[in-house]
Amino acid sequence: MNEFSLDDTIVAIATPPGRGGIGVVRLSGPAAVSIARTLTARAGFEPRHATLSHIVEAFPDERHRGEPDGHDEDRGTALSTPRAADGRDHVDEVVVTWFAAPHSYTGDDVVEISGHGSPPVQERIVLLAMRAGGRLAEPGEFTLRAYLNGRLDLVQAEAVADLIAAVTPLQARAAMDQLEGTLTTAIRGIDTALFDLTARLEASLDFPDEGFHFVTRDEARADLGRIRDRLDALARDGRAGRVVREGRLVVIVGPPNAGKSSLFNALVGASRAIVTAVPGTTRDALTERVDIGGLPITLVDTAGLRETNDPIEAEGVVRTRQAQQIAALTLIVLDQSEALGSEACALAANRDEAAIVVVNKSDCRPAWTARALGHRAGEVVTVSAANGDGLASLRSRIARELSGRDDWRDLPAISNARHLALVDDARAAIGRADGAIGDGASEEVVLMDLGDARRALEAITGRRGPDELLRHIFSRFCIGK
Ligand SMILES: Nc1nc2c(ncn2[C@@H]2O[C@H](COP(=O)(O)OP(=O)(O)OP(=O)(O)O)[C@@H](O)[C@H]2O)c(=O)[nH]1
Ligand SMILES: [Mg+2]
Repeated sequence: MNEFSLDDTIVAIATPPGRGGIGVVRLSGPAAVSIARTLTARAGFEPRHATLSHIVEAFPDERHRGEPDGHDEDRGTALSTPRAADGRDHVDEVVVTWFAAPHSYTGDDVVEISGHGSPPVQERIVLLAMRAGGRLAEPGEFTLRAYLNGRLDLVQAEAVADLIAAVTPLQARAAMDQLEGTLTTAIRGIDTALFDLTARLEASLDFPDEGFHFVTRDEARADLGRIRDRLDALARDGRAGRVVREGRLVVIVGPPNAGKSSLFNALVGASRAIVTAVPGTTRDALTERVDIGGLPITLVDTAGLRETNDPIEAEGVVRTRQAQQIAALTLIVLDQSEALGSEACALAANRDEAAIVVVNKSDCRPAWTARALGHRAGEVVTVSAANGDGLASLRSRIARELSGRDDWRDLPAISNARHLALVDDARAAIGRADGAIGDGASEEVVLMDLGDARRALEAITGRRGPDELLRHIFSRFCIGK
C-alpha cells in the first residue's frame, strides 16, 4: 500500500464488476481534477456540479489494435467510431462530478466519472486515467484515505466494509449505526470518564506526601465501578452484535421421516431438499443461507439418525454428527403423528443447552405430548412444516436462542470481535486498577492500569493504528471502496 502515501492520485472502478446501467470510475488525490481535465479535454469543473462530458481517446491507434481482422476497415466511419469536432474518438459519454477537498468521501479532491456500465469502456477510462498520472487503487484504499485524512475513525471504516458485506437488513442497519458513530460515541464517553479520573490522580502526584489528594480512594473506586458497568454493558451487547455480524450455523437433526427436510425447505422458502415418505431419504448434509429474524443463518439439513446397515446412510449419519458438533444451535425435529421411537426419546433426553425441540406435523392427530418427553409444553416449539403453522414462533425462538435478544429496536452497539477483545482488555485493566486502590497502592500504580485501559479503548477507534492492523482491516474491502 505504498506506506499509505497521500501524495499520489488513485483510480478505480467503484461500481461492481460486470455490466450495468451506469459504471462509476473514481479518482482521489491532488491530481484528480487535472486528470479529469485531460480525460475530457475540458478546461475545468465546478465543485459539486454534474457536468456532461465526453471521455476522449488519447491513443486511437492503440485502441484499434488487437481486434479481430476484418473489422478495421469499418473503423473511422461515423457509426462505429464517434468522433469529436476536433477529430478525436470518444470513449464514452459521461457525467463528471468533482467533490473538492476536504468535502469528499476521502477528504482529498475526488472526481467521479459516471459512464455506461460497460466493462471495456470502464477499463479504458481507468487506463487513460493511469496514463494521465493516476495509480490503480488498492482494495479499500479510498476508505483508508478517509481514515488517514480523519474523515472516519477505525470503527467507522470497518463499518463501511460491514455495510457492503451485509446480507440481511438487520446487518445493514447495525453497520450503518456504527458508521454514524454510535460505538465511537460510547467509547468516547467511557474514555472521558477515565480521563477525568486520570487527571485527578495525576494532579495529586505533584504533592510531596502520599495520598489521594483530589479524589478519595472510595470515590475513585466508585468511578471505576461506573466505568466498569458501561464496559460490561458493551460486552453483553457484543454477544448479540457478533451473531448479527458473523451469523451462525444451525443444524436440523432427528429420526428418519420426522420432516427435517420439509422444515428445512419451509425455512429456506424453496423446495431445496428432496422430501419423500420413505425414511432415509436425505443422505448428504445440505446447506443454505437464510435470514432468520435478521440473522444470517447457515441452515443444515441432515440424514435421519438411526442404526443402519446401508453404508451410504451410515456415512450420512456420521456427517450429521459432525455438523452437530460445529453448530451453534441444533433443531431436534420429532414427528408428533407417530408413536415416539427410541431415537426420538434419546435425542430429546440428551439435548444440551443449545438445542430446540421442534415437534412437527401439528396438522395431524398427536400420538403423544411434550410431557411424554419429560418437557413442559412451553419448552418445545410445535410446528407444521406442511402448512407453515408455528414457523414464525420457531424463527423468533431461534433468533432469541442465538442472540439472547427478543427485539432489535436498540441495535447492538458493538459487533466486531476485534473491538470486543479490546473492551475485555479495558475491563481487565479497570479490574486491576480497582484491586490496586483496594490494596492501598500509590497513584502511580493505579495510573498505569488506567493508562492500559485507555490505550485499549483508543485502539478500538484507533486514530492511528499500526500499519499491520490497517493493512489487515482494509484488505477486506473491494477495490474501488
Ligand atoms: N402431515 C404432515 N406431513 C409432513 C409434515 N412434514 C413432513 N411431512 C411428511 O413426512 C414425510 C417425511 O418428510 P421429510 O421432510 O422427507 O422427512 P425427513 O425427516 O427429512 O426424512 P429423512 O430425510 O428420510 O430422514 C413426507 O411424506 C412429508 O410430506 C407435516 O408438517 N405434516
Ligand atoms: Mg430428509
